[in-house]
Amino acid sequence: MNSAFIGYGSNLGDSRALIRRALIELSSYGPVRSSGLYRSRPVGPQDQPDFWNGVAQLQTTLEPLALLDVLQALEQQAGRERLRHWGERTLDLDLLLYGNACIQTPRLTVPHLQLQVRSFVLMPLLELAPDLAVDGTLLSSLPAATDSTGITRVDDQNWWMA
Ligand code: ROI
Repeated sequence: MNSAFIGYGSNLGDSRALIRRALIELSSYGPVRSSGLYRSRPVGPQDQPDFWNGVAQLQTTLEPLALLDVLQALEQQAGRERLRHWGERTLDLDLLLYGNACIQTPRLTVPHLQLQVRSFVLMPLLELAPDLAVDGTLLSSLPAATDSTGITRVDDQNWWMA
């Protein structure tokens, strides 16, 4: 079993329902644990709704590219719409980390490049794995890990269940 961390984000449509359905579908590939649910001000153009963000941990035997296929299928199933660069989206599912794997292929970069600079990713990720390090750097020591500007935790880790 490998431990994968997946960032989720949405600011179009019924975001909570879209994310919930994706997490339930992911559960068919192995045990899922989610962070709490966060509301965050958009990074990018400010004339768009706030995002719903969080991170899920999936224990799975799926290989990274097979998992990426699953994530992209779930995005499509949510009616994935991207209106503009750095703009609104119905559902984003980003493979952030896959065990200790370092992957650089045209389709997939792991660890995810934005991981270390995005508070809306780091805060929920550290909730699940406070001692996580990437390339020898403790994620909790990064500036973005403690900069909660524009980010509010609005629900607990079980928000998507029941
Ligand atoms: N901003 C926030 N707050 N959350 C996101 O998930 C998010 N995703 C994006 C861009 C448009 C860069 N901004 C975001 O892709």
